[in-house]
Amino acid sequence: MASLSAQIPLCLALMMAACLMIGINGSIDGAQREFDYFALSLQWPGTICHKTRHCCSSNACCRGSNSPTEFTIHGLWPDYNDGTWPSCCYRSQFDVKEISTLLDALEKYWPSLYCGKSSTCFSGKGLFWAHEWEKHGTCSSPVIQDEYSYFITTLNVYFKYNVTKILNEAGYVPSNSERYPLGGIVSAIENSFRATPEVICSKEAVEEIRLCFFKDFKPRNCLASKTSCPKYVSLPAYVSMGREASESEMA
Ligand code: U2P
Repeated sequence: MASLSAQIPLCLALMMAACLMIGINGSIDGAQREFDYFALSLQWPGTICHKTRHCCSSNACCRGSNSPTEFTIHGLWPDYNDGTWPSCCYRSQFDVKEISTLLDALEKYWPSLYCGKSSTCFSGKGLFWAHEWEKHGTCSSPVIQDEYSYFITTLNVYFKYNVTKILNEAGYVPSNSERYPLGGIVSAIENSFRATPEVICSKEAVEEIRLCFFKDFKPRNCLASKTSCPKYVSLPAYVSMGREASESEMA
């Protein structure tokens, strides 16, 4: 049996090894710690499509009369209460075959509003959906454990809370001339959703609205952050691109 004096250095060495494995973010094996809550981030095509300068087949802003006129999904994001978030939590290459039954819904409600390919965590550039799954979906464990569940869960939450309808019913309709009080938009969502959303603006135009959820998908307040919006904001209506612009790259 080893003497007590021989066991002390061995214990110290084991403790040091354990400390190295736990790492600075307090997680085992360098993995990122479990998230605190979800944010469903929704984008407003009226604002984003105004910035489109050239068209391509992957950009839903280029669908003319079929372009989206309601908030579409940006992503379901696992977040931390301190305002940071985990990303790219494990290697899982996006496989479109796993979500083949959801493609029609995803094209309609979760389209890309840009032409450029999105960066993925480990495989360079790919579809917008690949980016969202690899960056955020892989960090949604233990609530969401696979690619299909990530997309179907996000669609279901999106369908449950129709932000476009909530705003329209409160009188906040798309317009290229009106300005609305930011507080009114937030209150309209609070009255229906029973929690405070986050609103992101591009200059004065609403670009994103985020709804936040506990891990069981009950609504919770988003973090009170410095808003990027002024007191009065616009909700631009979708304007179809000029024919030359849309035809140039589509061809
Ligand atoms: O806000 C700019 C970009 O930062 C990422 N983001 C933001 C807030 C948050 O809670 N989580 C998060 O990931 C988003 O990056 P993306 O998913 O587009 O790569 C957001 O666009």
